[in-house]
Amino acid sequence: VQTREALALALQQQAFELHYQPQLDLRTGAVIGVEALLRWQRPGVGLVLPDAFIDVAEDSGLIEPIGAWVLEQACRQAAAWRAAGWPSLVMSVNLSAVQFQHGQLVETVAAALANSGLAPQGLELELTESIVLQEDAALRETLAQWKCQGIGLAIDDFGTGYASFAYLKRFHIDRLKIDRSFVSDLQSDDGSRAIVAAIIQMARSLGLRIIAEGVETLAIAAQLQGMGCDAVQGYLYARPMPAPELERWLQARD
Ligand code: G
Ligand code: G
Ligand code: MN
Ligand code: NA
Repeated sequence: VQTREALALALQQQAFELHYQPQLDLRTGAVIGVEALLRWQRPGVGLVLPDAFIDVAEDSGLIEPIGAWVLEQACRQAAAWRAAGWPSLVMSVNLSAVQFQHGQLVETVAAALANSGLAPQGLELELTESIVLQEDAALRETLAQWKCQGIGLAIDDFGTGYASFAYLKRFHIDRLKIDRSFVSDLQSDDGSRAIVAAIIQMARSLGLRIIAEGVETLAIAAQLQGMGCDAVQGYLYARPMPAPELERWLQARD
């Protein structure tokens, strides 16, 4: 169990870092963006993944300053990469429901964009279904504001929560990320195949873009393409990597 104190110290000592996983256009192979994934370089322990500390960060309120750091860092990195030869790269940043509860998130996002100089079109925010299910007026206002500024909105882990067609339209969602549990079972499980097919069809009829997460084999990629999926992310293409490594990966593909 990670204590609040250890996380507070990590923040203070700048022990958090972001790794970046590429997202590709399935048809052309072009890199369309990267997802920022939080890691903690814990002294004496090594690299700690978010599943081990996000809950504590949320319960202790530290997710707010940590989340603000993530947004700032991710936007700066995206601005640098867009200026360095990948002008259409979009940075996806994960948000947790708790970050919406304190009323500072709009300002935090605006500050990250302003301080980095990143165009709003270069940022996509990944929301969970639990966030959009809250249905309150403040949330609706927040998402409408981001949408209006040109920030992209995606639903992460789509299909695992209480997916509702209604909120997809109401909140002007741009993109669905098909949860990797369905993607990895695509070949072996008829149920998963039916779910993925239904999600893709629904997305198309609503004019939403789709990305499949957790693509690990060429066979799955080919099957997704046949099903009309636009974009992919997964170990088949690249694991999440520190910035310098991701940059070399991008250069090698150019
Ligand atoms: O590689 P991976 O173990 O990074 O990610 C595990 C989970 O942690 C994912 O569900 C992801 O959404 C979440 N996560 C990763 N980075 C962040 C972050 O910066 N903020 C929040 N709230 N969640 C994150
Ligand atoms: O935010 P989200 O829940 O989508 O987090 C993505 C998670 O999936 C991260 O933990 C990331 O490291 C992980 N991931 C990315 N690609 C793959 C993959 O191909 N296979 C598996 N098993 N995990 C992946
Ligand atoms: Mn995500
Ligand atoms: Na996911």
